[in-house]
Amino acid sequence: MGILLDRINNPRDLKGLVPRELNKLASEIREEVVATVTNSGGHLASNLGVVELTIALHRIFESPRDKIIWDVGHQSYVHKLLTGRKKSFASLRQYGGLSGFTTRSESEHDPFGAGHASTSVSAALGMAVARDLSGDNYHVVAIIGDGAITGGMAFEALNQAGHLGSRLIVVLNDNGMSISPSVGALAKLLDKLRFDHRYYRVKEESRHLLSNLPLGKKLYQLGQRLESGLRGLVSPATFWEELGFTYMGPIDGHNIPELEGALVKARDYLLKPTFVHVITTKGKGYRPAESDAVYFHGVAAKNASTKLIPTYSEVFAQTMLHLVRQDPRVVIITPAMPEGNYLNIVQAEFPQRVFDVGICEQHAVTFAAGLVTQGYLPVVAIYSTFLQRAIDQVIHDVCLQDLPVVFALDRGGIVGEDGKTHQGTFDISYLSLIPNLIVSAPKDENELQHLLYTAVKSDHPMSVRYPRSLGLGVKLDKEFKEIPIGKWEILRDGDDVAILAIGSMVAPALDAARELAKDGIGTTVVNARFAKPLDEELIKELASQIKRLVSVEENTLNGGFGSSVISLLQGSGIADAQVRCLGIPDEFVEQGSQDILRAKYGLDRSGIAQAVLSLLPNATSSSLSKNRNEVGSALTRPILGRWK
Ligand SMILES: Cc1ncc(C[n+]2csc(CCOP(=O)(O)OP(=O)(O)O)c2C)c(N)n1
Repeated sequence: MGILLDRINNPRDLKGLVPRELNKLASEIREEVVATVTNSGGHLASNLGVVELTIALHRIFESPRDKIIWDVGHQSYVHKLLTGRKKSFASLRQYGGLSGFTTRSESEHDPFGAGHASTSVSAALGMAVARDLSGDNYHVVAIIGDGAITGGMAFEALNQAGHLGSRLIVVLNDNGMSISPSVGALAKLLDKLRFDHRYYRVKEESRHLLSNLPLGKKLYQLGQRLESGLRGLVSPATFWEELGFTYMGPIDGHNIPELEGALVKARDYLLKPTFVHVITTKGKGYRPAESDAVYFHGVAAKNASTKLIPTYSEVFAQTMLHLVRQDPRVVIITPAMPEGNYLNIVQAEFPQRVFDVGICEQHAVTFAAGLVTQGYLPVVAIYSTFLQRAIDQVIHDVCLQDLPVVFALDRGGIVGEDGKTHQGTFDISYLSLIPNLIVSAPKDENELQHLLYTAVKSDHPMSVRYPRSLGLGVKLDKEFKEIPIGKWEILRDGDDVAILAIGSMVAPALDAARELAKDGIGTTVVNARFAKPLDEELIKELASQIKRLVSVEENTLNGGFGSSVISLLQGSGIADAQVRCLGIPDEFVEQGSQDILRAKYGLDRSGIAQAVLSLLPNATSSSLSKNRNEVGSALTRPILGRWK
């Protein structure tokens, strides 16, 4: 760790540094961030871009009394280093370590937790209004990127802030990039402000002119009108001012004195909402990240797997390329994640049929619904965690009208190091609630192709959920085939217990069955590829013949696949079967590697085998008996009657 950074234990320690030292500190911070993130993985380029901005914020404001709120929170590593967390910085994103986002429980300097985009202005406005109601006088600053500001919530908040006129500072960290280049009309507006400094000059000159005139009150007001007219003529900054904000900028985000000058002015002189437009370079100071900010937005941990098997996301994109080629009605929508979904391969060949709508999940879903009404077949490519944003759009705009939108749900299940805000552990539950929607998950990457094809043909809304991981390495069929909706697949026969596994849990269920077979335990393994509709006939048959069922899902147990199976059996009158449900208990899943977390919840070979054994009181397995009673997340209940 650098000499200066070593001396900074809290933001107060920054205040005595002179400009030369501040630049040196910025270099030391960059070194620390690059060294740590290339090891732990994480958001590299975004953090390198805000080093000077973070230093300036902590010198001008008094955190934690003043509230500094980072949107998304993925760019808060520098803030963590300066707010007493540098000793644990090496644990970033590890199991039990520092979060990769802002987290209230981690520090008093994180007044608001985040992970999903576009929330900062709403939270900041809530704090500013609370301050005013209680007669307090601290400052509230929200820092939002030009990507995150495309999210509808940010506009809703700006709209209310301008209306209330509360004292609030919104810093726009404008680097021209979301993960990919920022898209949309707002991005164009910001481009104009960034590259056209004419407005700034004209504004300064007109201010100077006015201040030197021997003005009476009337003439002054006329001058004010003249100034705003002039602005309207030459500057898109008027946009922010019409929203009720005082606009300041553009400011060089790597020049600490310039940043501090603007922040002091916003802090001390303006008693209304202020918009400070700061221009930064994503990846600043680390050449590879500056020249490829898209790749370096999020980097993998050093020990990440480099096997040559394609990921599910890659197989999704390849499948979409074929489907777009085959059918001119198929179009793809991504809310700002073309990279994560590998859609660049489709974009390269069909730029007109892939729509990056910005960080706008709600709009993405209803935009898709509109496309369907005119005969198109939209596939919304979205991470499970981000579809949470758009539940009403899925219910009200898509499913209520039974419009065949396909939801390709990437990162379903445990995602790992991004932690609580990003785990995709709710979608089976929140989607299974909705009438008309078909809810599915493939057992491997080959079945992913077939389910996507089925979804496009299904004539109903349908979701296909797949995990954040490499595929299983199975052969990919050249021809796609339709899978009968609601039909499951028996992969292995056995008389003792039937495991009903969905999606990513099929492979470990098969492993568990093989293990149990060594001890003479016969297990039926079912690929329950549809969580809705369920394969009623098969469930009833297994429940009445085998009588012992284990359901396994990488999803919350609350309202999940297992609970649908139990409800079905409760209504069917098969009273003597037992069902043990494996899944995630009623909690948010922390950060850590997928392997660690799956083992924690018994969602691996050993956990599944133990759940099977728990239904066979007299059975033991030589290899598994050690941990037999430690299945943390399983619920067992007879189908009719009380919880055990
Ligand atoms: C609701 C939501 N959708 C998508 C994402 C994924 N995501 C994380 S950071 C990011 C880009 C943010 O861009 P910007 O706000 O400009 O910050 P930068 O990284 O450029 O500094 C996206 C799309 C998210 N975190 N939340």
